[in-house]
This record gives sequence, C-alpha cells and structure tokens, in this order.
Amino acid sequence: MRFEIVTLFPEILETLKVGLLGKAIESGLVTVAAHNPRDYTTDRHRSVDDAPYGGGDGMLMMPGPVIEALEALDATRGGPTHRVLLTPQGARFDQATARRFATLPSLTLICGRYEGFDERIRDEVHEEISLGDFVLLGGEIAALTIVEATARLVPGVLGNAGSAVEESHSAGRLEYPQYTRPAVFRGRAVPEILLSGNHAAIARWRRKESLRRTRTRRPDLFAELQLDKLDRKLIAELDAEAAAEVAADAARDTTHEAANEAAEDTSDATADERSES
Ligand code: JEW
Repeated sequence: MRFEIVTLFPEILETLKVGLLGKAIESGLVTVAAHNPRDYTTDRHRSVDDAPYGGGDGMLMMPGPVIEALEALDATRGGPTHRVLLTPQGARFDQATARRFATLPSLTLICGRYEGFDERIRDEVHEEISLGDFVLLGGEIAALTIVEATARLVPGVLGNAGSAVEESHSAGRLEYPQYTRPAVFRGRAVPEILLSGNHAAIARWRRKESLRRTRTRRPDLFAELQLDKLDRKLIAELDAEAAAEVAADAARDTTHEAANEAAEDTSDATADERSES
C-alpha cells in the first residue's frame, strides 16, 4: 500500500521508518512519499499561507500550492488516489476507518498548518478526518497515526499474522488483564487461574474480565455488545460479586456504627458523670 502525504514538514514522517512499520517500508510492502506544497509555490517568498478574506486572526493554507501538489502526485502515479484532509472538523477516525483505508491501493493524506484551510481545498478531497476533539498545530501527527493504524492491517506488515485476526475476534470489547513473568512482582501475584494450565477456565476468566472492563470503562461499547448465553451468565456473576461487595461494606459500616455507638455511650457516661459531680 502506498501513502502520499502532503506536508510542509516532511521531516516529521521520518519516525515512520522505525520498528515493524520501518521493516514493511524497507521490504516495499508499504510506501510513504512526501509532497511539499512549498515546492509548488510561484512567488518570490514561496508563500503557502495568507490572511483570511473578511478579516480575523490567523493565517490559512492557500489553495494553489496544496492543489498543485495533489495534481502533481496524481500525474506521477498515473491516476487519482483517495484524498483525505486532516482537520478537527472531520469525521472521527476509528478502527473501522482504518480497515476501510487498508483496502485501498493508495491513500493521500493532506496535512495543513496555521489556522486551517481555504475552503476550496475542501472541494478537492473525498473526505475529512479528525483524530478527536482537540486542536493540534497541524495535521502531521494525525497523518502518522492514520498511517500506523492502517499499515498494520496490510497483509504481511505484522510479523505475527494472528494479532490482526485476534483483534477483530474480540471487536467491541476491551482487552482482559494480561501478565508476563515474574509470577510475583513486588508482592503482587499473577491471578492463580492463569498459572493453572486449565485453558477452558482461563478462556472463561478472560471473557469475564473483558466484560467487566468494558462495562466499567466503556459503557458506550458495552451497550452495543451482542451478548451470548455465556456472556449473560458471566455478567450475572459480576452483578453477584458487586452485590456481595455491597453486603460486605454494609456489614463493615454496621460494625463501625456499633463501635461508634459504644464510644458515644462511653463519652455520654463520662459527660453524665461530669454533670453529676
Ligand atoms: C488539525 C490539521 C491544520 C486534527 C485534529 N485546522 C485547524 C486549526 C488549527 C489551529 C487553530 C484553529 C484551527 C491547527 N491546524 C490543524 C489541526 C489538523 C490542521 C491546522 C487537527 N485536531 N487538530 N484532530
């Protein structure tokens, strides 16, 4: 798969060359090419930004250099590519978007800087994507994220081919707690069941912990889950555990209350004795 990245700061893309993705780039499985709008400027100052018509703070990416860069890369590729503009106003990037992008032969990611884009740049793209509701200084970090999330789904990029399969298998559920050696670290032991060798019991424990985590941390995901019979049984167990916790807490409170009352009685008695004397 080929990624075409339109950016004023191609040096930001250098970090893509490390690790598993770097290996995929070396092998030719993944290609990343930078295209700098500054190379498509025509004025003496090589301007890529200008002030907004109508006034206001901040500068905007000019349409000319970006659109010339897009047309030049289409010409060298011998055809159009899917164009994505990175912007805080775009649709939220998620795993489904990464899966969709991974099916494409090439993806063009357009990064801006300054306070945004001349509206005519928007007219030249297929979609606008955002990483989330926060404001970056430019689109490059969003592009790096999208390249990494997409490229790891390209067949052959992951050393361990099982990982991408496993991830889709447990889609919509948070990962269960995981442990590696040592069995005891600073007094904290790995859950006994994971050392039992009972693979059915381990699978059941993992499914239950995954449900627990998803329900407490991501109620939005939990609400969308397709629960089967075992899931419902495991959730009933979680509820029973929670009810037992509440009962234990109440019992502890009662004990404390009894102790407090006893203490009050003592102080009352002392007060009474004091008033008597
Ligand atoms: C993001 C591209 C280009 C994406 C996500 N746009 C804009 C803008 C900026 C600062 C102030 C106001 C508007 C910075 N900026 C970008 C920000 C993408 C550009 C310029 C971006 N957050 N931020 N998810």
